[in-house]
Amino acid sequence: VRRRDFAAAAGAFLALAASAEAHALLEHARPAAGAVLNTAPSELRLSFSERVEPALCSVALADEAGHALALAAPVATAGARTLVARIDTTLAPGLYRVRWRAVSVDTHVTEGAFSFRIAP
Ligand SMILES: [Cu+2]
Repeated sequence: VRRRDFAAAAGAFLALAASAEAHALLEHARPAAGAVLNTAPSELRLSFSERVEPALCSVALADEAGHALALAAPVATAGARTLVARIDTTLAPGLYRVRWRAVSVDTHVTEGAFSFRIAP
């Protein structure tokens, strides 16, 4: 009986782990994390492992000094797995930091940040 209880508990744990994997994780981005670009990007494109709810997601861009830069509200594409945020200004050479917060269709929240550089 004790062994069976353990198996049931292990099964419940595995089910929990599987649902945790349904969070929207950032799979790739353009510009990519750590990229050094020769031309300023006109948009940020974040691709996730799960479908996201664009109205509940946020993407922010800041320069090296931490000043926020104007971005359009992110829109979803690619079967709602990709968020695209248009950059409303021409970015000068320098280091930029992207912060994102995504809400997947299962309502789980994930967030992260990465940087890219525009070469002089
Ligand atoms: Cu989830």
